[in-house]
Amino acid sequence: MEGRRGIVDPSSVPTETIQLLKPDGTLVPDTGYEADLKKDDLLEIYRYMALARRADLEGTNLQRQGELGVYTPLIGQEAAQVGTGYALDEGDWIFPSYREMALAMMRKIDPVDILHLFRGTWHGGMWDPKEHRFAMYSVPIATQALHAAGFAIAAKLDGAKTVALGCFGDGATSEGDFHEAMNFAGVWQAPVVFLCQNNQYAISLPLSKQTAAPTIAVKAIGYGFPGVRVDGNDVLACYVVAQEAVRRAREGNGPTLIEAVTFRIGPHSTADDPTRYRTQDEMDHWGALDPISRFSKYLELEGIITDEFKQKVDDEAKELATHIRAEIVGAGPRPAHELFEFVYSEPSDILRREEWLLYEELAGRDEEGD
Ligand SMILES: Cc1ncc(C[n+]2csc(CCOP(=O)(O)OP(=O)(O)O)c2C)c(N)n1
Repeated sequence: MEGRRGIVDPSSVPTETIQLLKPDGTLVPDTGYEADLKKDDLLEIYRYMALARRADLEGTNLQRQGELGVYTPLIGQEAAQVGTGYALDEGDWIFPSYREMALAMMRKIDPVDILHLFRGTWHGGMWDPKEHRFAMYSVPIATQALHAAGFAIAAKLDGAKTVALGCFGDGATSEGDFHEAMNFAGVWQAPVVFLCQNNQYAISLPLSKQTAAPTIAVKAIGYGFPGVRVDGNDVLACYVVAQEAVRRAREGNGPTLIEAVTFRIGPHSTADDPTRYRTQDEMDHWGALDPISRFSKYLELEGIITDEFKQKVDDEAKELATHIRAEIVGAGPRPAHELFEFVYSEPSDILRREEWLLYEELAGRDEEGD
């Protein structure tokens, strides 16, 4: 078939990933990429990854102890999130799905405010999206790709230099919203970076049943912009790839789709039992590629990290876990009227009536001594 004009052959698509750090923590030679990170940046990246892992563990523990209704762990995906997040400017916006605890923490969102969402204390998480430039968690998959694309188009029309990052998983790429977002972003040359954390499964559905495409990155070509496949467990590779994509977006050269090839070490959510669909061999394979130990080995080999620094981060992580636990365990409901605030800037008549009915009901209960 080779040589026949007009045929695009899936088998010609490159499937290797961009990698800067080998699993043993040594550098890959001649990648053509160099991370412009100073010692303090490298240590900060390590710190974010370690703190996110500890906060995440606390989320899982609290759910197992009945303090949260459900929780969606990110363990294993720290490099994809922290590497990408580190390439953004403070004013750029992030549109997360429901597994972006590390990115949220980089935006100074208290993990407690995310866990309240999983406790059911509050419907969309308890942070101010404008203050943190971090939108609400999104449970309907792929919808946030549209929000990111729409936001980026608006930023472009406003003449702002803001970049939007839309985060989703491999499963989300089968949704219509994903394709609509990619298409519209391409047509408008929108300043958006799409980050697909390909963690191999959409709940129990493996990637091989999700798509027949050779990679997810290649899908970008169909919409007229570049796709990049990166080792999602290599934080330096994730950083340089995201940095290039963010620069392209900011300079007016349109979107990029990043496929960060990684693995979800934990369950899809605490309601899931991954032993039903994953083998121990698979777990062992990916366990050996753990993003934090790989980066830690690199920092040790380069003499960048000391035991003292590691201990300091460890102590901070313990304090964070204690703080999360203290805020979540036994946290009561929020005041009922909050259900009606923040819905519309001008509440509709129906909403006002519903609010009035709720107050009536609550007052009735009080009178009955409930
Ligand atoms: C529109 C929509 N359809 C179905 C679901 C049910 N659902 C929840 S998570 C999930 C799989 C998502 O997998 P992926 O996009 O790979 O993200 P991951 O959970 O692996 O991070 C599905 C189908 C949903 N939340 N939203």
